[in-house]
Amino acid sequence: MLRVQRALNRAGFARRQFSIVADLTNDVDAWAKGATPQFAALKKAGNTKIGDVTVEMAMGGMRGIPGMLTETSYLDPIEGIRYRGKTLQECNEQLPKHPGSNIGLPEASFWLLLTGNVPTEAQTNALKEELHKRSALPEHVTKIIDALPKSMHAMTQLSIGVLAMQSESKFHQIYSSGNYDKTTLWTHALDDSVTLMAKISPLAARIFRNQYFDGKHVDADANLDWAGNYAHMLGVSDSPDFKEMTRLYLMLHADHEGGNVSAHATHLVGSALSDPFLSYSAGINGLAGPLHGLANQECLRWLKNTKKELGSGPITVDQVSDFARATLAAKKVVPGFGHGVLRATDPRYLIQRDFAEKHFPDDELFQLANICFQAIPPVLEATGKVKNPWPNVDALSGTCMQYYGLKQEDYYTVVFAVSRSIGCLAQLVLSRRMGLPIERVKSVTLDWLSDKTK
Ligand code: FAM
Repeated sequence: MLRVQRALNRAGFARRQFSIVADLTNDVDAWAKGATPQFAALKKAGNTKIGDVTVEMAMGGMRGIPGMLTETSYLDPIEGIRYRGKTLQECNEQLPKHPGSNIGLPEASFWLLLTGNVPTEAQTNALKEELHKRSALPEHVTKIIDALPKSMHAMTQLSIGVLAMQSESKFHQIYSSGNYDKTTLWTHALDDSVTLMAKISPLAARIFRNQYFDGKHVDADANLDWAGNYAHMLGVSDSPDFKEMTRLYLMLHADHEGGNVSAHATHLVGSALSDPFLSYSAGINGLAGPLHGLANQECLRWLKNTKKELGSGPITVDQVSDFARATLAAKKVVPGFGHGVLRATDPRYLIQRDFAEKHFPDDELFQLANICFQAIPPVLEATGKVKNPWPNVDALSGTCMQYYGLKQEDYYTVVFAVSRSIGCLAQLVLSRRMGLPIERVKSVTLDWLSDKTK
């Protein structure tokens, strides 16, 4: 504890003895100290076998290999994700809320993922304030972002912006100075993570307003929480329900274990002691892929296209089934359905569906999404190869956004990336705190595999 305190002092926390980041750092450290005996015992039992690797696993994206340590969340194939043992419903109930809101705050979920503790109202408010304090974008970042062509995909712009913010990295500065203690480097990773979270939402809003509103920006509202303020800066709706939807979206998408592309990319890059800005920029690039985060953009397009093709009258389950079959026949995937690990309907889909039922049951796209829920799983099941025919989170998130006027679907994955910064960065900080080594998977050749099958 003394060593951590000394590092905090060096990092400038002494001047802000009671700063919320120091409080959070202490809470992470307390959790890590509690986990240390278990960690040490597991290291001693290092030769214990925990699984078998088959040729299919080696050739199939390493599916099912228990080969990573991630404490923040655990994904059960049927039940879905739990943040530190809590279901998303429990998180929603237990996490502190913005006045008048019913949604557990995403910034409070950052605290939960990092420490295993639900933060108090006072801690959450102080973290909200700290995020506001750190939210200004460096001038060189705004210059770079404003100079990018509007036609460049918003995810590419976001990745460039996060990378350009690496100039703010204390982790990088301390490491480069050579004057650091390896065991306390993680405190700088945590400090950087708070800075990155603070700046990613104004950066994302700036990209949106540059692309679709001729660079007319909306000033931040310091009275709002992180997600509410992001919704406000997007400037598409004044409705309090749009802020609620954004809080819900950012809380639900925050973390999904360690092996998904964005979390794993962040972890892998961070394992080389690259700082949080370098690491999460890599995670964003992975999230930008159509089989991962881009699926929400693709899904809304698919729904709109289906609606356009099927005309203005009532749409039936049979018509949507035919449309899904045509998509498969064209050798395309049906976006918003299927999952690498889940084997049931994604609980994040169900929570968003409850929200939509409550707030806009008559929306035409929502009604079509409900028809898809009946029509598509049997079509995917009939292929005999799709392991999970049920909807994932992306099947509804775009529908929710468009209802409130966020209709630019090319932008949707950016909202996902703002949210996913929470989980990826929490995982990164804990990896550094636990001193996890550089990741180095053994790759093999076709001949090596063939020899094994003889
Ligand atoms: N539509 C058509 N085919 C599908 C499918 C879908 N929705 N889901 C799976 N398949 C196919 C898959 O392409 C594979 O075919 P081949 O053997 O011909 O390559 C086969 O079924 C077996 O795949 P799987 O084992 O069931 O799934 P994977 O673990 O390989 O892939 C996904 C998982 C998510 C990439 C896949 O289900 C998919 O492409 N879904 C549509 C895109 C999507 O919604 N992605 C978002 C995932 C989301 F949760 C997120 O990351 N945000």
